[in-house]
Amino acid sequence: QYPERLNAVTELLDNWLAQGHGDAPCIHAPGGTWTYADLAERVNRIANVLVGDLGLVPGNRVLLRSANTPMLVAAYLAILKAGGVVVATMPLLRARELAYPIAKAKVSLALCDARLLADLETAQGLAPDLKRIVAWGDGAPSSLESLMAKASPSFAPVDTAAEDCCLIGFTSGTTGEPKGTMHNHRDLLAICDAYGRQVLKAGPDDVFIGSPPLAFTFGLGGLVLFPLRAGASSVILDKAGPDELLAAIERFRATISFTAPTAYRAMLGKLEGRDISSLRRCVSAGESLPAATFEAWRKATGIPMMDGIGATEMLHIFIAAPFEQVRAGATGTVVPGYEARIIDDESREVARGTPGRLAVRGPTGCRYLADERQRNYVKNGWNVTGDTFLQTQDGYFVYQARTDDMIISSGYNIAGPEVEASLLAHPAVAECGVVGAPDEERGMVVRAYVVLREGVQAGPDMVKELQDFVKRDIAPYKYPRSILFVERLPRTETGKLQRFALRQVALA
Ligand code: 3SK
Repeated sequence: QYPERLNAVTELLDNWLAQGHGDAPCIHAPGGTWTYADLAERVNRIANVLVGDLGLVPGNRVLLRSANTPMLVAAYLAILKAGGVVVATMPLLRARELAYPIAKAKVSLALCDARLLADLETAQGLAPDLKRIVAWGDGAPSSLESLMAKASPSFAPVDTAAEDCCLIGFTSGTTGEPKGTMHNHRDLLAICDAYGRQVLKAGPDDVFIGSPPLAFTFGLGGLVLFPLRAGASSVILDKAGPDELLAAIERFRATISFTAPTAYRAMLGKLEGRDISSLRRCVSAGESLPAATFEAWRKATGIPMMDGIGATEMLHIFIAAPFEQVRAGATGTVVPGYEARIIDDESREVARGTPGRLAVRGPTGCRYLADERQRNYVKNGWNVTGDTFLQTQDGYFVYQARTDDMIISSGYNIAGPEVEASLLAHPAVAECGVVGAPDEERGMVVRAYVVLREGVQAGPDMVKELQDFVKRDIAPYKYPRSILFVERLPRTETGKLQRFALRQVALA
C-alpha cells in the first residue's frame, strides 16, 4: 500500500500544502493558531538547523524533551523530515531516568524546552554520549529560535525508506530496564490509515484535543498524526488538567478528545456552566475504561465514549469499536488490518468467553532496540501483550486485568519495582513492596508497604518524607500516594517478595 521510499512528513504535511491546504488551521495553542503553512515553515527551518548547523545525518537519534507545545510538534516533524530518529522522552523524567535512553539509543543530540533543561544537563553528566543540547523558549542559552531565524524556510525531505526507523519510544518494564520500541515511517501512516481513518473516521473539519504527552504514542497519534493525516487541526496544551481541557474544548470548539478515563472522570465534576457541545467523539485509552465511567460520561454529555487498547510496542490502538458499535464494558473489536486472539500459556487459542493473554498482529508490531525481551513479546509472529482479555461470542474483546506487575494510574504506566528501588535508597526504609491499589479517581494508585528500620518513627511525617524523597528521585507521577507501615513483607522461602500477596491485601 505504501511506496518503498517514503518520508512520513511528505504525506502528513507537505502534500497538504501542494493541495492548497496551506491556509487551513493546523495547531491551536493558548498563544495562537498555526496554519499548515506556518507549521511547514517551522519544520523546514528546524530541519535546516539540524542538518546545516548541528550536522545531523540520516539515522542519527535526537532526543526530544518538552511538554506538549507547538514547538515540540515542529521539532518532532523536522527530525523525521531530516531522516533522523526521534527519541521521545516524557517531560517529567528526572536526570537518572533520562540517562538510560540516552545511553541505550546512543543519542548525541537533544532538543529541549528551556524550562526542562536542568535535568537534561545533569543527565548529560551521567550519559556522555550526549554531546549537544539545543534549547528553545525563554532563557535558553543557545536558543533554537535564533538558529531558526537564520535558516532557510524550505527543506526537501530526506529520501528515507518506508522501513527506516524514525521513532524510538521507551516503555517502562516491570523488571529490568525500560525497553526502546522502534517504529518506522510506514508505521506512522499505517496507524492513521487503520484506526484514524477506519475506526475514528476523522475529517478536515475535526479539531482534536487531549492530554497525553506526545512522548507517549497514544498522544502522538491522537494529537499529531491522526489530525495531520485527516487535514484537520489539533489543540496542543502545555497544561491539560480538567479545567484547561474543558476551557480549551469550549474555546476551540474541539470535536474529538483523546485522553484517559481518569481525565474524563475529573472533567465530569466540572461540567457545570461549560459548553462542550462541539465534541462528537471521545476516545478513551491508556488504562481500562470502567463501565461506570462510560455510563456517567454518556449521561452527562450524551456521548458514548470510544474505548481502545493499544501498546507502545504496537505504536497505537489495535482494538476499539467504531462509534456506532461501542458497547459499555467492552473495549471493542479488532481494528481493520489487525488480527487478535486470546491464548493460553502454551500459546494455544482459547474458546470464546475464556480469559487469556491478548495476542495481536498487523501492520505495526514490536521491534525492541537491542533487547533479549523481544523473544518474550513476539512469538510465532504474534505480539503477546501483557493484558488478559476474553472475547465474547460475537467478537468483542473484554478487558480482565494486567498480566504483569505494572501499575496503571491515571493513564501512567508505573513499574512497582522501580518505586521500590527508589524507596529503598532512603535510610529509614528497611524493606518495601509496591503494588497498585484500586482508586475511584485514578483507577489505581501506587501503594507502598514499608518496613522501617529499627528506631524510626512511623507516622504522617514519615509518609510525607518518603513521598517527597521519591518525587525528587524519579518522575513525580510515580510517587506512592499511599504508604502503609508494616512489620514484615510476604516472601517466598528463597526470600523473593510475593507481590501477588500484597496485591490481594491491597484489593481487600
Ligand atoms: O492503550 C494504551 O496504553 C496505548 C499505548 C500506546 C499507544 C496507544 C495506546 C492507546
